[in-house]
Amino acid sequence: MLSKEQIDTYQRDGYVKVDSLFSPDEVAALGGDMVRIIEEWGEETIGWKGPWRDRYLADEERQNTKAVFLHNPQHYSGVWGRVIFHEKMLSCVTDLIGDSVQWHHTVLHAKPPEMGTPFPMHQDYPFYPHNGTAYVDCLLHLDDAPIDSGALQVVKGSHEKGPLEHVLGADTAPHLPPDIYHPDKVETVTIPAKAGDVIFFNYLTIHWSDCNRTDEWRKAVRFGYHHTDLRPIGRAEDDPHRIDQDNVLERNSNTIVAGFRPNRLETRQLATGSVQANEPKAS
Ligand SMILES: O=C(O)CCC(=O)C(=O)O
Repeated sequence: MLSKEQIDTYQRDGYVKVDSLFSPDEVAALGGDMVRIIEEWGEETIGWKGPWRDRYLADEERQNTKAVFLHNPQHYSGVWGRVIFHEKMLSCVTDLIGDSVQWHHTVLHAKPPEMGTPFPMHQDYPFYPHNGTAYVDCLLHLDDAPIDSGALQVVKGSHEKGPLEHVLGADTAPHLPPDIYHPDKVETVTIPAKAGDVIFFNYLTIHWSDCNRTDEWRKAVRFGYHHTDLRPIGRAEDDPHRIDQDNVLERNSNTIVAGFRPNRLETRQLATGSVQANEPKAS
């Protein structure tokens, strides 16, 4: 699905945008259900909290931003359940990280009109640390995202730095220290997008986005996928982990969406078919 040039771009820059990966009909179906999910299940907040707000927002704006974040839209809508197997998206994902793919999460980041929240510079790695780099985030745009809607911005090639130390804590979302990593200090590339476009970026790529200052919604949904060989760091696979400062707990989805997850455990007890591993030997 992706050209060699697009794959090279992703490997070199840590991101690649694919235009119109979702058709207008698909966007209409997904967008329609998402509006209903927001209306029936969503909650407006100010967005990520934390000391970074003092450095990214003017005094009068600091506590007045708006956001609707929502994990697991597949809990509410069949269209959002099926989309994790979206053929064209998965074809791009396998081109980027290999043939065996595990879906990790789906999350809505919606910026309402007039002061939709910004996000500070960060990598997604500290939210979901895994033992490898074959982890791709796919940002599907449900609305057009021109520059002043708070389009995604990335630091080209920053995935090569590996995991960076983030400001962590109970009262903040993980973010890079603004003394070093701030849009005033670090050059970033803005990626305006249209509804249906998907930006694929490595979970180590530094990114951020500004306020939505338009009078339209800017809704984007991030899907996280990783190679089946990657395992979470610092916890068992089925342990819930904290995914934001409001202590929302989540488990890995552990759903294989492409290829196969081979058993790498040396302690494997059973196999099916003609092979019986670890069977006691006949004496
Ligand atoms: O949607 C955005 O503008 C940024 C979202 C983000 O930071 C993320 O998906 O990690």
